[in-house]
Amino acid sequence: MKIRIYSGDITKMNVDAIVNAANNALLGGGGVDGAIHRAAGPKLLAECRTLHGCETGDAKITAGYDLPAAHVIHTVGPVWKGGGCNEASLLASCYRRSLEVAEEAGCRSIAFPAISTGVYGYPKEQAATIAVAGINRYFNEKKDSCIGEVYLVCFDETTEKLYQKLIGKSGNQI
Ligand code: AR6
Repeated sequence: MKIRIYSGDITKMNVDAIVNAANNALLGGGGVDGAIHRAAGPKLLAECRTLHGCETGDAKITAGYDLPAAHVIHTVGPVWKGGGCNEASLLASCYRRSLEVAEEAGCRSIAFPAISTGVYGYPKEQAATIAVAGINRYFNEKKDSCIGEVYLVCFDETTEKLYQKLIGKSGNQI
């Protein structure tokens, strides 16, 4: 498995699955959630209505509709409340559950936004560390994974620099 850093808009990515940083209702919102719904079109919201929400730390899959990506994996990150409310394990769970759901759907490539680091206020450095550690742990435990490429998508320079520091400019290989 190769981890790569991608700077730009996740809705343009031609991968098997993009991950949405959604909320518990799964009925759209701002940030990356809004961008994904706008780019995928109204059929995405119609399918999301059939899912009846999602717990924080869990993930659910839909089709990608008008997106280049075949699937959207909707996960719900924790709202940052200072760090004493189980935020770290909930955020790690978002990465693990998204990879499990992608695996079940036979995805070979997946792209993650920096979950919880926008509206939900998670400190970017701690979130980046959890993202990289969580992905590495998943693939160390699942050597026969069908997922060959994981993209960490950055939408700001701070996040890009953090990922570069954690995994190197050219990405890393497990
Ligand atoms: N492509 C890639 N990354 C993006 C894009 C994009 N088009 N747009 C924003 N980001 P956020 P959260 C980055 O706020 O913190 C929504 O209203 C952004 O810069 O989208 O998990 C939901 O409905 C940041 O680094 O998600 C929830 O209510 C990252 O995506 C709530 O926000 C996540 O920022 C979820 O908050």
